[in-house]
Amino acid sequence: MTTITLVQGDITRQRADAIVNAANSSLLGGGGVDGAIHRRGGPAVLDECRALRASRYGKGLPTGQAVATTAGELDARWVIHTVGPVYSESEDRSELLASCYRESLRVAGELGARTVAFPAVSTGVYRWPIQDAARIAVEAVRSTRTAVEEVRFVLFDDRAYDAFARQVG
Ligand code: AR6
Repeated sequence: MTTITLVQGDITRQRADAIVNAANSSLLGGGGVDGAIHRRGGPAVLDECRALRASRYGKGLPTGQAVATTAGELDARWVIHTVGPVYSESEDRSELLASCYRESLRVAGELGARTVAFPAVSTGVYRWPIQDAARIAVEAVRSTRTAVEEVRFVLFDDRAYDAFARQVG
């Protein structure tokens, strides 16, 4: 059984086996969580991201997929980078958002991570409405068979925390 826990705060201050990054397909950094993770994780994280671009992901990491690097200076063993979909009103991209959680857990399981901290993927720059994103995230985790023991959602503000709390019950 995987336990879901909720924390309000900065994901870069968490101690966990793996911290998930809401990245973009370039894997080369950005704003939001991505910027914060690279700032606190330091150059080792970017070095591995660059190496992944040069080897497996020449065209970028596709939306909905996940890949791990070192966590550098973060209090974690790995950063798992996933690329959420940009929210669209005309197209249902929920499966891609769910895939971010499932694929991150698959990668975490392969690494042997027991605790994994997730941000609310796609709910910042990518504009996904928080209540809907929370429902998709919690359903995706609950329906994934994994050896990960704790999934911790780390929510930046009250609204995001409340949205996840409503889903977890
Ligand atoms: N800890 C926890 N949550 C955070 C933190 C933090 N330090 N900082 C922001 N959030 P976003 P996205 C929340 O924009 O929507 C980047 O430029 C934030 O309030 O980080 O998936 C990437 O390079 C929001 O609820 O990610 C991509 O280009 C959530 O984290 C693009 O943004 C996600 O917001 C990805 O956009």
